[in-house]
This record gives sequence, structure tokens and C-alpha cells, in this order.
Amino acid sequence: MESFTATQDLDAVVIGSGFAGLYMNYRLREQLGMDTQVYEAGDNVGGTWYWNRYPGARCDSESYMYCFSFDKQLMQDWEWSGKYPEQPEILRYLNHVADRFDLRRNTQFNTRVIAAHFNEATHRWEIETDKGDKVTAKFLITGIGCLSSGQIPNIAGRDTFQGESYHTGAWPHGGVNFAGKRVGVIGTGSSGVQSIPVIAKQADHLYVFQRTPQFTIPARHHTVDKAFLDGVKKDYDAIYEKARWSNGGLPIDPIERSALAVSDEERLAVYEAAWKEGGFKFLFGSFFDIGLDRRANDTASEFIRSKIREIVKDPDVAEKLVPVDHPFTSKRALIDTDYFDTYNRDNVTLVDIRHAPIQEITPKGIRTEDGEYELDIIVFATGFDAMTGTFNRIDIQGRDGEKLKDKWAAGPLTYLGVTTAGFPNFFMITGPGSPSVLSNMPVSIEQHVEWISGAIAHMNEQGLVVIEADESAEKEWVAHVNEVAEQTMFMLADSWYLGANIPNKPRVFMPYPGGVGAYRQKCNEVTEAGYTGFTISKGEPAVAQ
Ligand code: N01
Repeated sequence: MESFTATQDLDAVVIGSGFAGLYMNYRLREQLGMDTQVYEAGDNVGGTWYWNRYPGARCDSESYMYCFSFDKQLMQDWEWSGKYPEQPEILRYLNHVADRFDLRRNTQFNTRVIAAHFNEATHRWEIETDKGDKVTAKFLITGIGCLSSGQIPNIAGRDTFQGESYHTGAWPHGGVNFAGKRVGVIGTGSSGVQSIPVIAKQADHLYVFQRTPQFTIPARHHTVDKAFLDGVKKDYDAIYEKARWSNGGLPIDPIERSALAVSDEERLAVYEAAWKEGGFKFLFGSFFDIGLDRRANDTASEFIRSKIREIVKDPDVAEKLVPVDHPFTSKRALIDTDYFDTYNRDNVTLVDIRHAPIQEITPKGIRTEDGEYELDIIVFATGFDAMTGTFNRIDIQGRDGEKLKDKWAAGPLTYLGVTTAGFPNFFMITGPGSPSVLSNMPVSIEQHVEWISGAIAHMNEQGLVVIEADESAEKEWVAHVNEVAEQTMFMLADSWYLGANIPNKPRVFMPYPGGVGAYRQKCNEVTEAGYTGFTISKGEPAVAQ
């Protein structure tokens, strides 16, 4: 982008208009009075919830916690209809937020940012979009989501298929008609586990192509009890505050009990009660060491395996569904509605592609080592190039023309998951190295947006121009993230947390697993100590903080 001629010089550019971009826009524009432009690839707000419209899509944080807390009246006014919010309802909520705070006014839709280069002479970002916009901004902030670059595996013959095919993360707005169709779903992660039971009810026949069996807990989704929600609303501040200081961003009391310190009977009773209640309490509300100690974990993993064998009537199918190659919680923990029971249906076939891998996609369907499955529709529930994939699609260049993609070639390097050294005035909402995907996202998003706007407000008040993470602080933070990750089950499975789902992606644990409370504490300490680990300057010369 040499000789960059901008049509506008802005205070800030925000990329994305999901939960993160919406709130960032609100803070910058309404609270800091900054001239802000938002660019959004979709034709409306919603981010993840705009794109992921597959059947059964819903969030697995309970609805009363899957929302913003920055506006008390908004919290009181919005009524959720179910225990877990469904995609259309979350999208309605985000549209309501956009309307209520007039957030579309400075948002340009159907527009992707394709390049952003930091100009060291002007201390401004020079930003270009696929629609030909050229603007500069003092601050560049990404709200591009952690799971927004869909991954369709490069299976031989993929383009020869003559039926319809879809990725769950780019679902047609008009929906897909499965009636009377032979459908193949590849993938049994969150998207597969949610969509499989719903598609099974609509399709003539459903073939599930499973590479890795999953541990999943029943969600026990039900209509929200009005009295419960009324109770929540009376106590919303305290409930949300508890979530802010929790491990996973949910208002669940920390458990001190070890799975290894109780009798077999007591342990079983705890698991049975949690299984009956449903949801993530099985993980966060049973024993503290399930995610930390392999022997403790074995007790939970074994309990879930016994449930799979109990639910699935055909013992051969049950055995194929039982995960044996990784412990519970080493991949993303899942909750489901009727997932295992779906395999008792006559119109559902489990195809074990671990033992008979897919050889090719043919014009008629999918051929595995065991034979060809003729299909009308293929659904790729095959996940995302998570956490770094969307950054890599934008040509982001910092000091000395260094490309972010090159800097992160061996894995993402960030300070606090919100900034990266050598890229001044650049902030990432829920970037790699922050709790992000290991937490209830709105809690982490709000924390980042508020931390970023706090840093910007500080700079504005002090007449400071450039904020930049120090390399040494970044190095220390990355080492800390790795050290904490090493103590968890996460290292014991191939997962997108580690980049294992993308060919040639470096195997590095990307989110911060230390918990949102501990992370918030660290961020607060950095701020209170005058932005330790950052250099903030008036441009030239730099003033070490
Ligand atoms: O993707 P995934 P996802 N051949 O990567 C399989 C969030 N989310 O879209 O495990 C055959 O988890 C792959 O198999 P394996 C949530 O954070 C949240 O489901 O790699 N199979 C796996 O089974 C989630 O974790 C919600 O062996 C292939 C599946 O495809 C994240 O998004 C809902 C394959 C991919 O699973 C991603 O979930 C939905 C190949 N070549 C998503 N490549 C909620 O809040 C991949 N697979 C509820």
C-alpha cells in the first residue's frame, strides 16, 4: 500500500459486528466520543450467529448469561425463551442491541478489510477493504471471532459431487430442505453433535461420518422457568459479577472436592445428579480435578462411556461411539440434545471413518474404504481454522512492514491475548492467548472491550499517541499460557485448540486456560501499575511505562 491516499482519517476502525464489534463500537463512539468506522463482512450484525444457521444451532451457555451486561435496562428488558438460546433468538437479540444503541449507523456491511498497514511516520493504520475503501485510523481493533474461517477438508474429488453441499459455518439463509434426502454429515464436533439429531428427524436417511467419537453431556434444554428468570433479574449484578471472577465465565460456585477423595458411591451419585441436571455443571460443578488430574478424569470419562453404552441399543454402534483415544475435556466439552439416542433411529447409520477412512468424494456421494455411500446432500461439520485463521486472511503489517502472519508462523505470539509486539495501537478482542473460547464469550468480550477502551481513554486523557506491547512481556505471557496449558487435559487430544485440525498448522495451544477470573486480575494489575509490559508514547521519543 505505497502512497496511500485515504478518503477518511478516523479515530478507530473496528473489524466485525458480532458481540465484540457491537460493544466495541458502542464504547468508542458513545462513551469515548471517537470517530469510529466498523466494517462487517455479512450483510447485517451477528458475527458467529449470523453465519452459523445450521439446524440445531444454539449456544451452550445458559441464555441469561449469554448476553451483554453493560446496560442494566437491556438486561431487564430482554426475555429469553429457553434454557440455552437458539441461533435465531441470539441473532434477534444482537439485532435488538444494534437497533437500541443505533450501532448500524457507522457500520459498513458486505465489506471485508483486506489490508491494514501501520505507518510508522504518521503512527496511523492504513486500512483497505474489498470494496475499495481506503481510510486511516489511530486505532485498529479486531472483533473477528475465534471461529470464523470455515474449514472444508481437501478430500479428493470434493468438487465433483453433484448433490448439494454446505459447511455449517456458512449456512444458507433460507435453510436447507432435508425431507426425503440421503444426507451425509462429516464431523462430530459441536456443530455435528447439534445438527445430527435435528437432521435425522428430517432426512430420509442420515449417514454420520465419524472420525473421533465424542464425550457429550445432555443439555436438558427446556423452556425457561419464568420464576427462575425473574429471580435472576432481581440479582443480575451479583450473578454476573460472580461469572466475571469465575473460571469459565459462568456463575458456578468453585468446587473444592476431588473426584479421588470420595467413595465410589458418592462419586457416582454426584455424576448421576449432574447428568440428570444437564449442561456444564457436570464439568464445573462436580469435582475440581476432572480437567487437571488424569486419574480424576478417568472417573468422569468412564461414567460417560457407561452412559453411551446404556443409551445406544446396538452394542456395536455403541462401541464405535465410545471415545477411547482421548480423555473427557481434552477436546471442547460438549452438551447435546438426544445425540446418542439418535443412533437408535432406523434412518441413521454411523460410518466409522477412523477404521475405514474416506477415500474420495464422488459425483454420487462419499467413498470410504468400505464402499460408496450415495448421498443427495453433504454437510461439512468440519470446523474452523480457529483463532488465527481469520487474522491470516487479512494482510496485517506492523512496524518495519512485518506481517502478522509471518510473526505468527510458529504459533500466535501475544501479550495478554489482546496485543502483539511490533503492532502498535492494534487490539484483538478475544485474541489468542486470552480465555476467549474456553469461557462464556460475552463475559470475556466485555472484559476485553472495557480493558481496551480503558487503555484508549488513558491515552486520550494523557495526550499519548502510541501503545505497544513489549517483546519481553509478550514472551513471558506466551510462556505462562503454555505452562498452564501443560497442566491440563487439553494437550492429550488432537483439537482445534492446538491447531491440529488444519494441515501444517503449528501445534500450539492457543487460548489461555487459567480462567477468566485470574486473567481479569492480571489485566487489572497491568492497568493499575501503569500499563506494565507496554510502552506508551507521544510518538517520539518513547516513554517507558
Ligand atoms: O468443529 P470441530 P465444530 N475428515 O473442529 C471432523 C464452537 N461451537 O464446528 O475430531 C473427517 O469441533 C473432526 O474430527 P476429529 C465450539 O467452540 C460452539 O463442530 O478432528 N472428519 C470433528 O469431528 C466448537 O468446539 C457451539 O477427528 C473431519 C469435526 O469434523 C467450535 O465451534 C456450536 C475432517 C470438527 O469439529 C468448532 O466446532 C458450534 C476430515 N478431514 C460450534 N476434518 C455452541 O456454542 C475435520 N473432521 C454449542
